[in-house]
Amino acid sequence: MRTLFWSLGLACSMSLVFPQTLLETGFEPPEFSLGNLAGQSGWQAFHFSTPNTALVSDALAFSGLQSVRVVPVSGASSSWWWKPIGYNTGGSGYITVIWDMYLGAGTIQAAYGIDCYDPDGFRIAAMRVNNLNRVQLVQDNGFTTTIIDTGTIYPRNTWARFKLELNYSTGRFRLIMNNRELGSANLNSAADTIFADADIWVNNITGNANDFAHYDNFRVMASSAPLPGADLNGDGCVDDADLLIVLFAFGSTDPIADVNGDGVVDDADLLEVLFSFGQGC
Ligand SMILES: [Ca+2]
Ligand SMILES: [Ca+2]
Ligand SMILES: [Ca+2]
Repeated sequence: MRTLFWSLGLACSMSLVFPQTLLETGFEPPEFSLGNLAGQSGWQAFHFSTPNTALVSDALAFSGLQSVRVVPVSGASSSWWWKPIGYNTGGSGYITVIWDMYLGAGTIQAAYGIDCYDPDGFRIAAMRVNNLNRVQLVQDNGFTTTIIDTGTIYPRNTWARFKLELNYSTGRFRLIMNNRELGSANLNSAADTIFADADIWVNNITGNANDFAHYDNFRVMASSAPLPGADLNGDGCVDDADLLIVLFAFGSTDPIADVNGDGVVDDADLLEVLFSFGQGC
């Protein structure tokens, strides 16, 4: 298949992306064992007060056997889990955080998302799904936080693939859910050019949430150009693996394979993959 589209790939490689993988994990064995995420494979945790829990779990996974299950604890507020990255962007290019997220419904719900930090603890960019299922951008300027509501409701009890794309050249970031851009905001101008970490974040807003979240296929990529939208598996390269995702989902409504985000997987999505073939590879 790669040979079949080799010439097309060569033509498209004029716009080289040079993606570099800074972090990639599906939380699978043998690297990860069931139990606390913090302490495994360099992952750390910080809790604002009482710790919430993040466990490597086999209760639910987007792919493979395991994912990270975040469960709010009574009386807790915010918790963060991350693996240090420490990549210096030099103030240009892109950092893209990609992950699959499943939020279980509860009668009292927490907010879940991803927070990106610089080494001094300034939040560079962030997103969350709040307790009312609203998908929101979190924009910081110094220590001032602004919540920007995208108007999109995340349907609980489903997997969705999210991307946070930080553009250091323009000082803006975009939030993408299931291949559809939901909004954009400013990077924190007080943050420096080093991308320290992307954190799994829960805010147990009322202190008594009874829902849960799963995170799987967590990636952080650095690139000189935006990762192509047709890179469906999030490895930075549009190749036969992405083509197969569209082919196997053809005719369905699978949001992961719906490249143009119009709700159906059809020849339009196939063409987007073919025309992007070879980008980033
Ligand atoms: Ca997994
Ligand atoms: Ca790919
Ligand atoms: Ca489509």
